[in-house]
Amino acid sequence: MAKASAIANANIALVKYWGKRNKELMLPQTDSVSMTTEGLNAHTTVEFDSKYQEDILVLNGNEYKKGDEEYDDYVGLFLRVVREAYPDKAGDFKCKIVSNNNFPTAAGLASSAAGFAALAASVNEALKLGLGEKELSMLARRGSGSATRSINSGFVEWRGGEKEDGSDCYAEQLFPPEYWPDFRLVIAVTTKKDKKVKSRAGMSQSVANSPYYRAWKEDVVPKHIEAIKKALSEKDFKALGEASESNALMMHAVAIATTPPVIYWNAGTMDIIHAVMDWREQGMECYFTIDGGPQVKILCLEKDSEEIARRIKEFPNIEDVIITRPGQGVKITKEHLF
Ligand code: 2P0
Repeated sequence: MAKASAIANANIALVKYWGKRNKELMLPQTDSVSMTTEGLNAHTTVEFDSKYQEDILVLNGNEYKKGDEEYDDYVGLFLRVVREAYPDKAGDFKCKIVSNNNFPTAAGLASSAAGFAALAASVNEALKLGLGEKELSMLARRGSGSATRSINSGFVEWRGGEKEDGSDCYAEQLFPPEYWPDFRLVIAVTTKKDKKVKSRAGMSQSVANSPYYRAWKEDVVPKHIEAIKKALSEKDFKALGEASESNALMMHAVAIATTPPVIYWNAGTMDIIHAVMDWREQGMECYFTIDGGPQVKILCLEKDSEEIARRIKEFPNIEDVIITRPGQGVKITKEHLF
């Protein structure tokens, strides 16, 4: 039976991925660094079988097939890559995929990262491809760039590589979750609505015409990668927070300066940005980061996380608050969804 299931956690970038050098192979313009979270996951089951007449995706209870944009641009492309790369294993069989996220989809909580990490691992298991961690991260990348980082646990670096064929482009663990057990991210969910501009389209436009893109690629990211890796190796929370916050602001500056502009922030986002800066001035150790959506993720230590969550809940535009910590990479599970 070619059926398997996997669970993968979302990851939050400390140095962001914003732009591709090869869209087909999903090769990024730069390296990036992230933290795999705990408990913000996608649970996915895939089955390849002759009983299916066509590929079916059921994502959070909604069904998608060939012809639906949501399917064609993501899972459809990914399955084509799998079938082309492993014709002997995938055979002529169609497949059914059921995937559930336990956090808001398409709202800047990197749902595609968890989803494609879980899908790559379940396909690897179901079709017995025999891929190791590195190869799995390369396969997950073909579904969504950021998924390459959700294969690994803890703090992770995605090396963009230089080769045209992408053979030097994959993620590796920098430090396991136990390395920094009191590190926390408090996520302020400012809306659960879908975002208007998907990261894929936004970053493509930024590479094409943001006047700040060259500075982002050549000056900002290399400097922040070095700073973050040094801060992690020294467990220097202040240096880590400062570099992460600066990197997020500069990524959004690049996006905002794109034509047409890519603006992910809403009123709640701004409230929390200012609050974090105020709390820091008052002596609390906290920094923010923001991805391709309006949610604000606050970097802090365990000792302050409950108090930060309590304060965030007092703001009018906040729909939810989630506390997460460094977590596990993708895992195969026997719990099938169908
Ligand atoms: C990141 N983001 O590093 C950055 C920060 C968004 C802002 O990775 O086209 O959904 O599927 O490779 O992975 C979102 O990009 O884009 C992302 P694709 P993806 O987390």
